[in-house]
Amino acid sequence: MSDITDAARAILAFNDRGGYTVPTDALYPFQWNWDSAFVSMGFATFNIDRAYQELERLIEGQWDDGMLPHIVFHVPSDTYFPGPDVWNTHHRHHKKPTTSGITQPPVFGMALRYIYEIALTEGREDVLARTRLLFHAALRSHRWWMKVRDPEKRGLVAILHPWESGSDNSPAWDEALARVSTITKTEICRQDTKHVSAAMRPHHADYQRFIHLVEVYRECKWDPVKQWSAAPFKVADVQMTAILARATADLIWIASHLNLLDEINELSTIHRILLDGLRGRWRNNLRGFVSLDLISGKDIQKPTQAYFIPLIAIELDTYQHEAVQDEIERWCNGMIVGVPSTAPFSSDFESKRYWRGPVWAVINWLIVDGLCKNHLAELAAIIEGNTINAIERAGFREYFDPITGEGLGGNSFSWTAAAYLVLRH
Ligand code: 2M8
Repeated sequence: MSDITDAARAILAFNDRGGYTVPTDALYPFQWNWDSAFVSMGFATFNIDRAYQELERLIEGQWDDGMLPHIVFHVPSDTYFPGPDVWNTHHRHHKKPTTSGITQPPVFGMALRYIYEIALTEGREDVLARTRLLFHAALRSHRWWMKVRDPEKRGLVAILHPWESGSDNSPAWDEALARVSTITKTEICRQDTKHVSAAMRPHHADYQRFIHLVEVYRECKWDPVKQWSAAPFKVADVQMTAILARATADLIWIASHLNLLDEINELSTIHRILLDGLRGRWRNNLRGFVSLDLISGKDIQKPTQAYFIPLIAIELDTYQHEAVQDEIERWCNGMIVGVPSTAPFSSDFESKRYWRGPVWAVINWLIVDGLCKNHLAELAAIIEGNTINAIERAGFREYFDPITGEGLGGNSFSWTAAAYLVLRH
């Protein structure tokens, strides 16, 4: 085992708060939804029991209606804003711990399959009951997505807050977010800029809008039907839909192993619906998949990494195959490390500002996976190699400047460590 693999494992141990992992110390002091799903896969490369535990701690926060919240506040901390009092979700979730009121990409089902497959190769028949329990939690969350976030039956699931996408200040949300008021009743006490330079974080006006949205939904008492009608921001997101579709395929795989016939049928229907929805979002002229602004009714054409995420779920046709390869190569041209989260030729590109340009190891992990699934192994190997090199050069940082390769944002970052372990596995 290399020293760097050791270092990656040490980061997961350092960020362990008792069966769950914080993304990084201080900047993100709670359990985040998709971070933990990625992290559980990292753990699975060397400790199956700890991998299961990560997901088990996450579902402690699952709501009665099936939603898996984006943050689980297991223990109090004053190093992050907004904390539990701003969310005020207590009446939607009667058990402890308290949680935020929105969700995040459902990588959970992908993670469960990944760790279950490793457990099986290790001959761990004892994980069956744990797998079954987590499978049912995932299934309830997929039902929630379909019912609550695609009520108009487009085959695409919607986000009601940019934080749900995980790509918080992506240029993809600019136009839709500009319609949201900057007026808030809550005082905005940002903590993030105490840990990381403001030049690498969202702007103050972004935070005002993020908090305004929280207030709108809080006033709906987090009732999903009321939120859907009141939402001033509503986007059918291709990245979210692709992750949900892929996680659904992974749950079908698990259900087949567990011989759960009704569940296979139900999930297969969901899978078909989502694939149809995704296929309709391809644009030849842009050489990628685009999200849909449900308030303006317009395509979101901004070139972001989301263009390529559907590859994890669908098989491209011959034309798309070539187009995607050319487009990714174009975005990486001249970069020390690709794939940038915003195309470098776009006027919105900022190489150091969070989701507006920097490279994210977990996004590259998804892109590599999607390229392999679509028989573009050569390009996948290049991106995988670049990601590993960037981490080895700059450390386990939150994100990387694609032009210089510099490590940015938080340090000793859990999902970057997990990405390293999985890509190296
Ligand atoms: C970032 O998002 C949080 C809000 O959820 C924040 O900036 O406060 C995003 O990068 C998100 O994708 C990630 O899950 C989270 C924790 O790493 O940080």
